Amino acid sequence: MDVSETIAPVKVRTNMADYDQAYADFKWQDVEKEFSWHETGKVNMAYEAIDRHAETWRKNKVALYYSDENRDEKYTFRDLKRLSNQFGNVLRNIGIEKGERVFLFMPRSPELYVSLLGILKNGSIVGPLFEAFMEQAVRDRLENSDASTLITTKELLPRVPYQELVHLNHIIIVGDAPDQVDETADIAFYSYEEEMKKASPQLDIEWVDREDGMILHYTSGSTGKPKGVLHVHNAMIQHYQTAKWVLDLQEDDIFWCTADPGWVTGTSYGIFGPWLNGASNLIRGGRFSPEDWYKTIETYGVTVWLSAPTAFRRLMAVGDNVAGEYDLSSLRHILSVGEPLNAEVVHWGMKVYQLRIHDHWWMTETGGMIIANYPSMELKPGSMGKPFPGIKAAILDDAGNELPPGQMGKLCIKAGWPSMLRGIWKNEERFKQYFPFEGWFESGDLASIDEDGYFWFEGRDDDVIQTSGERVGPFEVESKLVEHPAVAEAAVIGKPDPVRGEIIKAFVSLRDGYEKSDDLLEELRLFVKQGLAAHAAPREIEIREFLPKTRSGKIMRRVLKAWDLGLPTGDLSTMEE
Ligand code: 6R9
Repeated sequence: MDVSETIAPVKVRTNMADYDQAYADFKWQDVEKEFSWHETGKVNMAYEAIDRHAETWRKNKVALYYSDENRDEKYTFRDLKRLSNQFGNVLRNIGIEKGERVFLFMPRSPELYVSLLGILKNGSIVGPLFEAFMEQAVRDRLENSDASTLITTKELLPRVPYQELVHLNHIIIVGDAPDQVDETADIAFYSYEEEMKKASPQLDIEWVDREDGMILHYTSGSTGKPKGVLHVHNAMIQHYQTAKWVLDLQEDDIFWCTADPGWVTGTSYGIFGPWLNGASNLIRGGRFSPEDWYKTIETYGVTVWLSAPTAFRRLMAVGDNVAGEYDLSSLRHILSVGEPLNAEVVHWGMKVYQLRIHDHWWMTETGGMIIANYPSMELKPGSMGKPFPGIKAAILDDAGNELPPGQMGKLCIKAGWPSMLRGIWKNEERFKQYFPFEGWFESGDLASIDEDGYFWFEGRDDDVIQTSGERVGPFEVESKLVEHPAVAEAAVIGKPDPVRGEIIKAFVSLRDGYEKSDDLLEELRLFVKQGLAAHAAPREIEIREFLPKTRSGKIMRRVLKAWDLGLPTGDLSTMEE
């Protein structure tokens, strides 16, 4: 990577004129003054994101453009205020209280966004689940969170093992009723549409403390079950200011975040950041297709577009002429997050969109953006940019000492930024592990800083896999694989892939009596796909007689990875014979 190459700003019309100035002057406390709760001390994210605008001249401004294959709808801030009030009342009528976990498991739709806002207005904690999750993934999350209520659809209900979830008491079905439900289970079923009809559009919002729980996002680690990362209403300070300065949202923007709200990008920046700024959000349901995406930009006149490296790489793979068939001239700002954005993709973006693709870095645990390339700043292709004002990020060595420019180490952040995670649900021990050095949060990523203060991503410090922008814990996939009768042991690694960032590769040893065959490999793939999620299914499976293990019995993924890539294996002293 060429750390000296820079690309000057393009089409600049920006909220942050000068980065260095902003970094020097900025105080989070000043952002609080943008909100009325600065005085009352009581707050509600949904009020600040929606109602606040519905009470001003913005009331008739379109807050949400929603479209998919079958629907094409618009909702103003006033519409969303009314609908989310109604949904807040639906929950209240059922008896759902502040702090209860209410989960969403459905495809993107206006009802998903209305429900999410209504849950927050009720003071409950929302848990959005990715629609592609299969039974095990759904079960783990609902079980760990002790969710009392689930909002889902007829199509997805079969993947919810509600009979076995002792804390789950209410299921609200959006759309068509299920053909049949297990009436012996201790669950009350409701129709979203019926309940909404009965619910008043007047709601006494539950005003909460800024440190009260707001959202639980489950994310994968390298060991154990997925972790419930807890964020609080206070995170809005960061969502608001980063959307202003990094997304650079302005009054006339049409903003499109392509991420699903099952992932943190789809809530922090698919919902909160833009609406806190009173911007118009576009949500496009359905799957990725280059034609559909470009058509969406053209039809809605998207001005600011946030997506992921894997999407840009796939757009690059279909060839430049596809982009040329659409009018993309409305675009003025493009952003990328989730994985390293290769310099090559930035160069391609300059050629095809005549715009820079702005890489930025953060993670589920940080709740909001931490390091970014800003529209007015010189951009270095391949770099994640510089820390957001008010944030100190550094590269630390294994003892927690700051490393000088040019050296790779642990990417850490000074604890205390507004949207920092406040806990791991029911796992205090795991939460503490994020802070191994006094006052610092450890991200688990490796990075370096160059002489100009730009941050460069170097890799993960653990075994977490990033495939097509989605974070997959090897342990979850391994656990699923070993559930199959043919599998004795499994180890899963991320293998570098030019399009997907990484692909999932599984090493499997078979139980006695099973033979390797193409049918079996296919069956294993399907087993993970149907049991966990399509994106978690291994693209490659290699059968091995033994897997390398430590003496204490831990499978050594790094050794498999090194063998697989033909790299040195490093220290093998703990490996069993
Ligand atoms: C927002 C989100 C977090 C992990 C993170 C890192 C990787 C995110 C990146 C990046 C290189 C970037 N990551 N942005 N790696 N360059 N610009 O993605 O959250 O799903 O929790 O993933 O993603 O490894 O630690 P999450």
